[in-house]
Amino acid sequence: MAQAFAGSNPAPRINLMLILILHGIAILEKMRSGFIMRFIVMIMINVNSSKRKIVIIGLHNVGKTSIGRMFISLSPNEALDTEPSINVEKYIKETILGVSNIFVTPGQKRFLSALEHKLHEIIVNSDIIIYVIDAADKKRMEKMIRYFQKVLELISSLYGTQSYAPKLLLLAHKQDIPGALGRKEIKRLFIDPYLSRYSFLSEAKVYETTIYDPRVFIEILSKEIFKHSILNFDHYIVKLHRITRAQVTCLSDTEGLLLSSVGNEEIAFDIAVLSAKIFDILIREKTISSSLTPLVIGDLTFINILSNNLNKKTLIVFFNVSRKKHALSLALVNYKLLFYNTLQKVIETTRCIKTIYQNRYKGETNAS
Ligand SMILES: Nc1nc2c(ncn2[C@@H]2O[C@H](COP(=O)(O)OP(=O)(O)OP(=O)(O)O)[C@@H](O)[C@H]2O)c(=O)[nH]1
Ligand SMILES: [Mg+2]
Repeated sequence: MAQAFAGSNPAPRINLMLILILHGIAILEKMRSGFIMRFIVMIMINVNSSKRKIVIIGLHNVGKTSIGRMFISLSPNEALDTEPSINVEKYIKETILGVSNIFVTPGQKRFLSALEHKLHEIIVNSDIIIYVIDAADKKRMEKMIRYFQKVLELISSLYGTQSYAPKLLLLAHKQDIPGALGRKEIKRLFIDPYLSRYSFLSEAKVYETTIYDPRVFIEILSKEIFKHSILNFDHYIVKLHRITRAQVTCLSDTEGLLLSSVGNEEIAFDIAVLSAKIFDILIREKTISSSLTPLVIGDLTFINILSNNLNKKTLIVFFNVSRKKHALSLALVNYKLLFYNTLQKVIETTRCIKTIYQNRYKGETNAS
């Protein structure tokens, strides 16, 4: 493996409670102005899939490495900082729910024939194969289709019609470039002609992606990689939502994955990503903007953001549920209950969530 990236947060546990009150639009607006507010986050818990193997395949320069990096960093700037790959790269996405090992293959012509022999090994036992298409590169579309056919043949030779064949996702990538082909067109070119030969293709899905809109990557992580929940926090999130009369209530992990939400989903995704970014700042930089006023309550970290411009206020609470390095984040947007009553309800809810999590992961958790 040429490169290995660990999960994006070194993220030590939150031991102390800080309540940080952020007045005005400063941080929220700064963040909104960047890309981070555009992430869509959606995840459900799959405790049966704590380790997932994802393989990203495609021709040279289609954006595979950028996509691998995007899954980890959620940051377009970091994701786009790539060189043509010379080997299979491995990226590790660690969430509170488990680990995804993401293998990215090199696409340059000089590696493709060598890779053909290794591809068996790489895709065997994979849970998801992601085939990346540069949807804006019409000149190479034929080549991309031909390489896709090879991938189909390989999957077919490895798995036949077995139901445990890996899930196949096609990314119609570089959607930011004008004229990029959309989902329908990619399906017409890459899937429809081969459906009769490869029955597993009927399960394949096409996502439109661009590095400049990170939400789709989180959507993929959520809907395709960690889906199906047997740990369900919805009851507590719905209850908190009702009591606080918030516009949006959501629970996510500090990697940005949305575990449960009520209210406008777009806002929930944005807030989940915002939470991940704030957590990252808390952990990595330690020093935060002087406009933050720290407050301390118990063993929770609170951040209250008042956004004058948008006339929205957001309360975000970080809390540990285990010894693992990731924490959870509970957020309320435009809650109507008084601030201190809201805090009390939030604290009660975090206790319930901790209990559910700890009951499921006995032994791994910090029985605090
Ligand atoms: N406009 C645009 N450019 C992108 C996007 N994603 C990646 N790129 C650019 O496309 C080029 C190739 O990206 P890589 O991720 O290195 O491509 P790759 O598929 O890994 O290429 P190989 O390693 O050679 O197989 C780089 O210049 C990226 O900055 C995107 O969503 N939009
Ligand atoms: Mg690459």
